[in-house]
Amino acid sequence: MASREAPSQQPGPTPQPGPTPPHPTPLRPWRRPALAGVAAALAGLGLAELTAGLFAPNAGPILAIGALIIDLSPAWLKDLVISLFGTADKAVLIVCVGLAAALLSAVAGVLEFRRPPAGRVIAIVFGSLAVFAAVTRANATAIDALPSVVAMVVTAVLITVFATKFRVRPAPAEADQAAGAIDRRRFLAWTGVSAGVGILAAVGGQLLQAGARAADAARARLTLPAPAVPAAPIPAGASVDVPGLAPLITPNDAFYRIDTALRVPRIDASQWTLKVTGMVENEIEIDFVELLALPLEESTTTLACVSNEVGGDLIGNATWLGYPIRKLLARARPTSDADMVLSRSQDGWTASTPLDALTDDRNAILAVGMNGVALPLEHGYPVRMVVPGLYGYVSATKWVVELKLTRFDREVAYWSTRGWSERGPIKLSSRIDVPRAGAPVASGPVTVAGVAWAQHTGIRAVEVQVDDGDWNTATLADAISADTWRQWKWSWDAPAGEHTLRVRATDADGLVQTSARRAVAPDGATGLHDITVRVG
Ligand SMILES: Nc1nc2c(c(=O)[nH]1)N[C@H]1C(S)=C(S)[C@@H](COP(=O)(O)O)O[C@H]1N2
Ligand SMILES: [Mo]
Repeated sequence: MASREAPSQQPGPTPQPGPTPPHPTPLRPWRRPALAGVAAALAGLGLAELTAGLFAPNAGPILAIGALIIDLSPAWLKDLVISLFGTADKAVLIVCVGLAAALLSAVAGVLEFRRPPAGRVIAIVFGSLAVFAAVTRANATAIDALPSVVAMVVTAVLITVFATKFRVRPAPAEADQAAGAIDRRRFLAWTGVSAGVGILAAVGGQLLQAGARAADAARARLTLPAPAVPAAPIPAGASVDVPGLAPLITPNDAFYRIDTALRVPRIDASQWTLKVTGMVENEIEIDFVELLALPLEESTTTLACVSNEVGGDLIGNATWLGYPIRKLLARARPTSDADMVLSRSQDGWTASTPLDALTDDRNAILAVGMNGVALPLEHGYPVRMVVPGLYGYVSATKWVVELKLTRFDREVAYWSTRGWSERGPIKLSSRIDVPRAGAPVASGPVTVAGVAWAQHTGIRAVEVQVDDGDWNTATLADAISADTWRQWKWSWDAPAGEHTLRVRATDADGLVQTSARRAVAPDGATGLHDITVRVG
């Protein structure tokens, strides 16, 4: 490399020939800055791929930008690319995005050396574009922004560091030539290490993402067995059909998600097993093939989170397919002094479920299916628990791998060591969905509608109050079962002005929903949902 460098291009005194090392300043003054830019981007993009592999598979910046380009391309361009490259079209696109990134980072390097902060600005602008591309993809979550943020920050910081450290100063006098050579060695060391770290990180990230993609693909290929006991058909009258009301069955991609997993566990179902251990006469271990071969039952159950505020949306209703936990426990034969099942997920999270709730006749299941498909990865693939009537934090263990029979006075589950109650029956509650809070409403007849739930007890009545008036009885949709939420509606002759609408439910045992406001901690919020509407 040194042999291609000549001193004559630089202004200033011409070095004298002699035994000193060749002059360190480059023949092509853009070469070192361009290299610095590429090295910075390699480190940034490589670490981004590693971040993607760890936390957000398929959300790497190169792939995200590629996907954005596909979305924005006109049909004729897509057709042209496919006719030219066939099934290699995606690979060609990724290579093109990679080459463009290399070119752009070289330009950014040159600009950062010459006109700082222009290089940084380029890194930030394109980094932001990648963030945008990553978070606007279908089903993206906030964590999908992380790889692109890493790429942006690392690239911008390194480009700045390289430019400040290694900017070519006025040509050194002869006496400084040795210093210049050291400078060049340091430059090569810094950029070489950055590029090397970037390449290693990229390889690691790709390996991790390949594992995640394999789990995705295996899930997509899985066909669930037909239920031995299908869910009771959903009565036609179970929906009140009011626009804006939450759908009776929550689609999987709209189902709330709550867990502590920074990285969704991606379990190879063929390696999955569930152990039933602890206070049992007969320890059991079951694998996925054995589980699917058992007579599976379908049931519709509304899941709710203890952190759901009054009127909140951390609640969803799905038809689940699974095997009754009571049947598995019957095979394991719990000892008579066991009163709790501590379920554990693959990533070490735990829930404490009263043994009674798993052995009585409710549909407590080891679920493998959700609304007709294999469990989505983020909802617990391949197997999770669903227990009607209990908040998720004490029952709904996703990615479950162990059921340990024990006692409440011996073991404490994840959230119960963090200030939440050790038992969490779902509280009677109700919500107004229509009209939307704060939405303008025309005076005259207005349909007010929402949902009410008292899992495993059932809803008997729902009433609506306007301002501080009398309670009006709402019309209830038919129930699917006591374990699911129930839709309701009420017809209001709305007078002009600002009004407060309030709802309360009564459960099948006659318990009326309390108006006493309590926070979500330690065992679920209480109080009545109200909304203010402006009638014009
Ligand atoms: N492994 C695991 N399972 C878990 C959790 C968790 O953090 N880790 N959170 C629980 C909580 S608090 C709730 S409310 C439900 C939410 O289930 P969902 O994300 O499928 O809606 O999962 C439960 N199962
Ligand atoms: Mo929860």
